[in-house]
Amino acid sequence: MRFTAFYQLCILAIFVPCTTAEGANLTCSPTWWQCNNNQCIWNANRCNGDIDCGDGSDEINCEQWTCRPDMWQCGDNYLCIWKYRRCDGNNHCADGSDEENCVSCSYRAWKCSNVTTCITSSQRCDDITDCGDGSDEQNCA
Ligand SMILES: [Ca+2]
Ligand SMILES: [Ca+2]
Ligand SMILES: [Ca+2]
Repeated sequence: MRFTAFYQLCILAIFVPCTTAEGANLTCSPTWWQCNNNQCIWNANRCNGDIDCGDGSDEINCEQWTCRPDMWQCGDNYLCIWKYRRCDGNNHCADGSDEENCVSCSYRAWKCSNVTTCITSSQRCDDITDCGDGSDEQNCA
């Protein structure tokens, strides 16, 4: 029961600032940021690397991120996503760029970490860089 009450409190805390202002010209209260779709999000969630606006506008026109090596940078919004989320069939970038230029390699081929190139298994660990990102020469025994 206590959990339910807490849950309702959270719902109120999240939605009250969004629903008190009505109409086309609604503005978010000072600690909130207004998405392009008029949704209000916490200021802290603007440019934090996660999509909080339904339209992803909170991660557009952000100062450019330098993504960590294990992350991949979306095309137009500078968002960093985990590399394994690239070409996994679900959009994680606001512009969907993580699902573009994906290749499916035949069962005998090896997919480079940049997921845009397939190489033959004999090209793996042959001391010649065949993947643009050099991943075919990494983690070689
Ligand atoms: Ca965000
Ligand atoms: Ca994805
Ligand atoms: Ca190679």
